[in-house]
Amino acid sequence: MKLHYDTISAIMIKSRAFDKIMTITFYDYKMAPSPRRTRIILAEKGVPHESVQIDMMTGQQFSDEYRSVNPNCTIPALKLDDGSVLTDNAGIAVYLEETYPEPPLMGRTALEKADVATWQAKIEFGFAMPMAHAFRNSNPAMKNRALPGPYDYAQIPALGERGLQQVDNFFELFERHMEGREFIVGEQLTIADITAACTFDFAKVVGKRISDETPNTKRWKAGLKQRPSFGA
Ligand SMILES: N[C@@H](CCC(=O)N[C@@H](CS)C(=O)NCC(=O)O)C(=O)O
Repeated sequence: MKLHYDTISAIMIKSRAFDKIMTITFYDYKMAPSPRRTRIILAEKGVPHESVQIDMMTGQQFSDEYRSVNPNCTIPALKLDDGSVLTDNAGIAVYLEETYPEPPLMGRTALEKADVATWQAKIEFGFAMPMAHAFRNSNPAMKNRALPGPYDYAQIPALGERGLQQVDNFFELFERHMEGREFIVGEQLTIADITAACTFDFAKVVGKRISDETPNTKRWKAGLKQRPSFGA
């Protein structure tokens, strides 16, 4: 199965970090929440790149061609032309923050950086992962695909139900935190906002939606929606 390269965005760029011509290839899938996080970071920082869609609907993440890029068979992945491949949002965010420092998305001061890392952990473990459990352990289309990656795992319905409870609890915790705040940490957008917003959008697939019952969350989310990167 041949992967499709977006020729329009195939741009050679000069890397600020290594002062040489560098092409960044972003393996993306427009419908999935995890690559969306990378897509927003790339857009916020204005990082030139070429993107390749990996169609999860047809199982392209398991193709030999994509496995040779990312043996974990997950999306996103970022390939640098020195051969390095970054296969997780955590590493991708660090790399892009170092090579494209403006605007900072991981905090400015020591305390902000610590708060961003803390919120990232809260969101990953208290929201994104439970959300993945809720979806993957309940949806018939995910039969034997309860976890992403190269191995098949059977669904555990009880884990799906627990995931839903955790998602409900996160909605409450987050609503309290966002009282009087425009962003999760400090006065600027950070990767914590990006991770949370992508997960809130994804939560619609299990029927969990931001509503008038969570006005602080609704206001925060409406603010983010104004940014072109969030529609990218
Ligand atoms: N830890 C990874 C998670 C990536 C991940 O789980 N991606 C999903 C799409 S949202 C995936 O590749 N799923 C492949 C599958 O379900 O087979 C990251 O955040 O970068």
